[in-house]
Amino acid sequence: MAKSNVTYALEGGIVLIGLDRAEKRNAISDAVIEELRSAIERAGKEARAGVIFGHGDHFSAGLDLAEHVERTPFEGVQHSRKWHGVFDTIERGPVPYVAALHGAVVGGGLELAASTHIRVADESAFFALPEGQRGIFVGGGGSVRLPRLIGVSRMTDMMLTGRVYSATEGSSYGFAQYLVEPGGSLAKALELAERIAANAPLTNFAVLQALPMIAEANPQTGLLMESLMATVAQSDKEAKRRIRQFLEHKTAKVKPDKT
Ligand code: 1HE
Repeated sequence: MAKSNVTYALEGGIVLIGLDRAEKRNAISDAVIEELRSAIERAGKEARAGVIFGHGDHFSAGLDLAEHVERTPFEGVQHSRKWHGVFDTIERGPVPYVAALHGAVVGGGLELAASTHIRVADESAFFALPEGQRGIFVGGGGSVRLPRLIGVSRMTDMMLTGRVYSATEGSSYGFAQYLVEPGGSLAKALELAERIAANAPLTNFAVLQALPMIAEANPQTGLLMESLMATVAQSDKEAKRRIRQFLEHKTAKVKPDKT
């Protein structure tokens, strides 16, 4: 039986999805994308939060270039649309995902990371879009998602000049929301996923489904959508239970994070 390219582990409602093709630096082949699709679909039915990470020394070297050499233009567009489907399910599906990043986070690997909701980079991570050097273009949603994170001008620079951002610089520019010591991204991502899984499900739904649409709507439509979403959320009995717990001093106060 062929070795699988994606590992799947569910514990306490948290799914750990690992790219497992370290010998090819977790390059994303057709088999990887299919296995990732199955993992994400399965997680949608059973997980409350998830972590996506890479086995070995790198998160992902991006598109499997060996498979890409002979694609016709039509196969190319179908391939790109397949990636869009899987990454959209990550971004717009029911499960909040944290990406744990280390080593190469490049090309399609960076596009995958950008489709998750929170990115944790360790200091070994580096970010690049070598598509420019390979004579191709991003095809996994990068031109839509990356400008939202880092701006069009930074992405333009990366693609035109092959600029590589270190973890430190990259995190300050919005590639990742958390920067941790080498080897620490998976543990931190898991800690965050556990916090997310403890939220009221309706709050997580609102953040994943309503927030991105509101942020991109015209302001008046956005404000109305916000009021409607807020009303639905606060009328849920879980919200009432949590607010009552606070008023009765039975739950933690807001305090600054240690890190
Ligand atoms: C690969 C790939 C790959 C490694 N496709 N096989 N992505 C890139 O242009 C990045 C290309 N990769 C690299 O620059 C380097 O491999 C790394 C910096 C990620 C890692 O370096 P290193 O020294 O640890 O590994 P290596 O020796 O370069 O690679 C080990 C093996 O992985 C080697 O195969 P081997 O059979 O000779 O052992 C490499 O050929 C193989 N390998 N990366 C195929 N990407 C939807 S559009 C998205 C468009 C893109 O993502 S374009 C960006 C593609």
